[in-house]
Amino acid sequence: MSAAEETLVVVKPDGVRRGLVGEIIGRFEKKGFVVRELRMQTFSKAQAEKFYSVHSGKPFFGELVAFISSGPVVGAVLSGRDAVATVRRMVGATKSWEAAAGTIRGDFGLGYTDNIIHASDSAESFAHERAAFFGNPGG
Ligand code: 3AN
Repeated sequence: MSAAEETLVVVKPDGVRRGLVGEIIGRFEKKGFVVRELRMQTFSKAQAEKFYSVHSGKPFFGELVAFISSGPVVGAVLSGRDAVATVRRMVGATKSWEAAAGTIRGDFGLGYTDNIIHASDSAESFAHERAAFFGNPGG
């Protein structure tokens, strides 16, 4: 038995613009994940740089920061069994055109930087990204 785990998903500006928030959060709820926190906001450039600090220095960093701060995003903390890995399987491959049918990226897009949704890739990333998105607990 693996204990419930938490992860963060962020519906990116393209997903929000296209009206996919309900569809995406609904998929996770139907799978059995519980929404623990939910917020819409527009990232400042500084907040986007903090959120994506793991990619700082990579050639696509500027593009990534500009895109994620280009409009409102919706973040949700999801709780459930093996959440980090399971949610990433439901999200699909980074290059949306290669993502398998049945995944969120596979079903709804063809983008790369604009690939609809972000999901934490480890417990460490989740802790960092949750703080960057929602602020520190109690803070
Ligand atoms: P994922 O979102 O699948 O975890 P990461 O963490 O490797 O992918 O990359 C973070 C984000 O950076 C991706 N979602 C994608 O939007 C963007 N990205 C990654 N690599 C590139 C690249 N070579 N060119 C443009 N954007 C990229």
